[in-house]
Order: sequence, then structure tokens, then C-alpha cells
Amino acid sequence: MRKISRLLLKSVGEGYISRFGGDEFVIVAHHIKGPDEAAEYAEKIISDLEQPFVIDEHKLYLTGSIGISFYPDDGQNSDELVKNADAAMYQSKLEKHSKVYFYQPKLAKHASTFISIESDLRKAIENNEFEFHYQPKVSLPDKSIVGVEALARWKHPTRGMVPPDQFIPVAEETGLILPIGELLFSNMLDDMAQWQQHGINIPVAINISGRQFIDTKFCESLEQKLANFPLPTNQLQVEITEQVFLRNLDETVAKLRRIKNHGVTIAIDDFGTGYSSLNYIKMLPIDTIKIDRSFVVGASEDPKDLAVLKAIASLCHGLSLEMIAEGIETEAQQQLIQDIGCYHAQGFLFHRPMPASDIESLLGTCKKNNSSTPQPANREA
Ligand code: G
Ligand code: G
Ligand code: MN
Repeated sequence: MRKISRLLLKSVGEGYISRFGGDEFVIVAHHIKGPDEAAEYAEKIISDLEQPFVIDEHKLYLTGSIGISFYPDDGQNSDELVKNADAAMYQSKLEKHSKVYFYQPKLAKHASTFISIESDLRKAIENNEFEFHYQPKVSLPDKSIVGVEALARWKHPTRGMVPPDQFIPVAEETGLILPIGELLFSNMLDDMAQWQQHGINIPVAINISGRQFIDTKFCESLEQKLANFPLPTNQLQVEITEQVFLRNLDETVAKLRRIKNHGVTIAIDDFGTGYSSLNYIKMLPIDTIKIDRSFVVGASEDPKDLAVLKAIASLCHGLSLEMIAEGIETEAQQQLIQDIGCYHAQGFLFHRPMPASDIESLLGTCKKNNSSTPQPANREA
């Protein structure tokens, strides 16, 4: 924390900074003249914060979120200004692609939503209101199902089915992702057991967020669960993002190896959007690269995206990594990824995420008909 404080002190320049408790800081930037300058100032602080820094020979990476409020529009006194900047900061945490957020009056409601989600999540853990929907991954060109990705859903008693982007960020921020992750993992094993009883053995991939992966008990807990429910080799895949493996390379490699010893495979999710260092990829014991949807969408229009896509494909071939493209929605996108030599895909064009029982009927039908081309189920998750 002292190192971070020093770093921030330098980064804020003419502004004043003080620690607000926990991992929050308040910056008073009286020299900033308007929104453009404020955005630039905030982006610069984030980028300073994201430079790797070294502790005991370990490179560490931080991320940060900034909320901005203006005097006098967003508050007449310091309490109001801080409260509104705080609301904006929480909003930036919920946004996947923005780390800087300006206060807007409608956010006051959002901030209270964040808090109410948190308290509802605590109840949801007690009542195990979580389940997985599963999205098939297909092999091109015959569309046979080669696996499924487990995607969390929250069966909220009054809000109905809540998608993960509306509660996973809150769960991560509050640390509740740890107990939720445990519950989800057990629920997934129950689903797999059910499928197994009906003769369905399909590889399942589960998303593990940074907070879960770096938790010291992560491996132990996984081992405990797998001891009670041994799975065939390669039946379980863990999806992590690039952010995770840049924290501490040695430790990450050791952890990944430990997981792999149990026949679990490793995928890098959203590949290409984080700090992908080619050198890391070479050193990590990974099996699969999941190409982020943004490249596939971009590649049909932007030759630069296509070039990146081709480079990723050649990297995968060279390192013998399996490659899968996410978020395929159109025939053209399917053609494009096949053209670059990617033969596994996931996306609404093939199947949407669906409840465990639907997966069972989908795969059951495939088996019965001995056909590898099930009709896409158009049910929304
Ligand atoms: O399904 P959807 O696109 O809304 O998912 C949003 C994000 O939530 C995705 O990035 C996905 O990886 C993440 N996510 C979905 N399910 C889980 C889960 O069970 N655990 C964690 N940690 N993240 C999940
Ligand atoms: O970050 P992660 O790759 O785990 O996120 C997977 C998310 O992508 C899931 O929430 C899933 O619902 C979503 N998804 C899957 N297929 C498609 C698709 O074809 N289009 C879009 N927009 N999203 C998709
Ligand atoms: Mn994923």
C-alpha cells in the first residue's frame, strides 16, 4: 500500500490525494478545467497504476477504477462530491471496458442498486439461488458439440433470472465471488453427475475470475471437490483471463500445473483484450485460447483486426494450442474463422446458453439420432 501511495502521489501532479480507507483514494484536482481534461487526467493515473511494479522480484499488476464528480454541478460540498464520485466509481467497475466514469444524476440510483445487489447476494448464497446455463461449443464445419461453457445465472426471487454481467462484478468487488464460486462449482458437478447417469459425458468449461484464482484456497478446494467426484481427464476446463496470469508468473505456473495434474485443462478467455505477452503464453501450461469476440466482429471490416486474428491463429498452431472463437453470430464470421484455420466456435449462430436439462435433451437427441448436427435451440437463457 505504501508503494501504491507513493506511485499515486507522483501521478496526481498538482492534485491533492488522500486515502479514503481500504483501497479507495480521494483526489482533489482543483487545477482541472473541464470534462476533457478530467478524463485525460484520470486515464493517465490509471495507466500509471497499471505499469507493472516489482516486489521481491515479482512483477505485480494493479488495476483501478476512477469516478469523477465536479464542483458545483455534482455537489455543493465535499460530502456530496465524494459520495457522487463514489457512485461513478462503482459504475466504472460494472463497465467491462471503461475504468473512468463521470457522475450522472441517474447514478445515485445505480449506487444504491450496487448496495442492494450486495445484500441480496448474501441472501442468495444462503439459499443457493445460483445455477448454470450451458452454451455448447461446436466443431466446424459439421457443428457437432465438443463441449459446453458454464455461465452463471442468479434466480432472484423477485427480479427473475439475473445475467452474470449484472452481479459478477459486484460479487468480485465484495469478495462474495468466493462463496458464490464454490456454490456454482458444486452445482456444476451435480449437473455433470446427472448427465453422467444418463450416459452423457461432455467436457465442461467453468469461468474463474482473478479473485477466485489468486485465492490461496482455490486449488485445495478444487482438489477436495474432485476427490469426491472424480472426472475423466480433459472433462473439466478452467477459463481464466490474461489478467490473472500476469500477477506472479512462477506462482501462476505452479498453480496451473497443480490443477492440470488432476486432468483439468486450462483456457485463456477473452484472449487479446488484456495484457497478452507472447512470451507468457509460451511459458504457461495452457491448452486453449479463446479468441475474444471483438476481434471476430472487427475482422470482417478492419484489416488490422484480421491481421491480429491471423497472428493469433499462427501462434496457436506454432505452440500446439487449441483455438476457439467466441461470439460467432453470422455465417460470414463462421467462414472468416474457418479461413484462418480455427475450427472450434461458440456463439448465438449455433446455440445460446441453456439450462442443464436442455443440454441433456439436446445431447440425448444427438445420440439417439446418431446425428452430429443438432438443431440450434433458440431459447434465450
Ligand atoms: O453470460 P454473460 O456474457 O453475461 O457473462 C458475462 C461475464 O461473466 C463473462 O465474462 C463470463 O466470463 C462471466 N461469468 C459467467 N459465469 C461466470 C462464473 O460462473 N464465474 C465467473 N467468475 N465469471 C462468470
Ligand atoms: O467472458 P466470457 O467469454 O466468459 O463471456 C461469454 C459470454 O459471451 C457469455 O455470457 C455468453 O452469453 C456471451 N455470448 C456467447 N455467444 C455470444 C454471441 O454469439 N454473441 C454475443 N453478443 N454474446 C455471446
Ligand atoms: Mn468464458
